[in-house]
Amino acid sequence: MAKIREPLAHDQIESHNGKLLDAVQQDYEALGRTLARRNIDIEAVKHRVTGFSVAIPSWGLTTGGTRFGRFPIPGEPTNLHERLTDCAVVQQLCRITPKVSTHFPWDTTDDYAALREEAAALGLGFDAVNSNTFQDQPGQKATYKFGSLSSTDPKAREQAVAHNIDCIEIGKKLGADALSVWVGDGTNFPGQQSFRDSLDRYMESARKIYAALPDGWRMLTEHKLYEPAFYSTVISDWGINMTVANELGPKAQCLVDLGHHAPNVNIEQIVAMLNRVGKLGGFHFNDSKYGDDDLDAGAINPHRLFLIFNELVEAELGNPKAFHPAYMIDESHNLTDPIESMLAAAEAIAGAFARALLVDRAELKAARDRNDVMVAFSSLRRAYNVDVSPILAMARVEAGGSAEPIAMYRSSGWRERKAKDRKMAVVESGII
Ligand SMILES: [Mn+2]
Repeated sequence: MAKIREPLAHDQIESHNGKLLDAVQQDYEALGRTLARRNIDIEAVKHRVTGFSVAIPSWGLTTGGTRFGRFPIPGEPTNLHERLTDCAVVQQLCRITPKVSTHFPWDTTDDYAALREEAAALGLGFDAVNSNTFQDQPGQKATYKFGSLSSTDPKAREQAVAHNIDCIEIGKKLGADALSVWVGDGTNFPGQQSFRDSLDRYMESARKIYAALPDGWRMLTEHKLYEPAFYSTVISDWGINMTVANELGPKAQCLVDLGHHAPNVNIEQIVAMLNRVGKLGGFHFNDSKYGDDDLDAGAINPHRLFLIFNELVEAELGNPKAFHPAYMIDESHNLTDPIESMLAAAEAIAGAFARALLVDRAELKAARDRNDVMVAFSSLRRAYNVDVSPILAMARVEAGGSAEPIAMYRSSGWRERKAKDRKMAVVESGII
């Protein structure tokens, strides 16, 4: 295999790590002793963290925005190649984001074989491809104003189906094996559409996409409570999403975006239930305080992220062979450097996973069986309270990454250098 072209100087990372290694080692050993008293092998936990992987979305490397505005930063990527390079920076530092999730038409290029090679040279591969039928593209024949896969206009439905099948074809060239489908279809007024007929039309379209899936591929459908539609959304929640996946067939599974639920919904229970019926397809990680779906994973409610991973670890233990959820970070960064937010999110996600691995499953099960509520609760809380950062740091360093990714990134001067050789992003209206 050809040598990987790393965007940051490897020596710089090594020397930055060099100053921190003693402290990392000492913290790791101290935590190892604490965990050993609980019969937990820290090396085994670190091994699982090293094998963990969460994809980053190509569109998440530029500053996002809200409906009200967007504030680009100097040096942010303005084309696919620059976005890919920034993905490689994230991967080089944190070592758990080796795959990029693409979005079409935003990532359209004329040579996907070359794009795949370009990514491989940066040490990256491709994860699920994402279709886009929530906005009209220049020159397209039918409008999605009143819906795409569920539109009352057969031409809009046909066009949306064809676009999704195009995405599958692109994904095949990129080495992806899943298509993620989110539609903004829905209504703003009571009476605007029949709930039932809308879902029937969606299903008719979705079956045509499903029929085009190659062997070994999955179709991941994503529910969202509201926005852009504000009265009703065709695939609004996990119940409808599960119905869709059940009706489509075994290659269809549900995608859970953490920001796509009503506030305070018990997402960890949804995870357990979707897993029970074999329909847990994957995750879009982010966080949310009110009704958004764009804040950094774990920024608002790290405990919920832990509880979700607790269910994921249980799900995997229950049926390891059938457990292969697609994980992706799905955030929009309005205020921070997107690379820093991706690094922070990767750390929060891997940290929630590591904590979930620390739960004493035997103790938990026994406590549940005898209705010992406090012990059951405490077995989760004890794991959540552990500061797992030494495990994450050690895993990164051993994999060639950085002991302190954000500090290292800042000292590398990457963004300042890119501000000189990349053109400034055009200020435009925000994306959601
Ligand atoms: Mn999403």
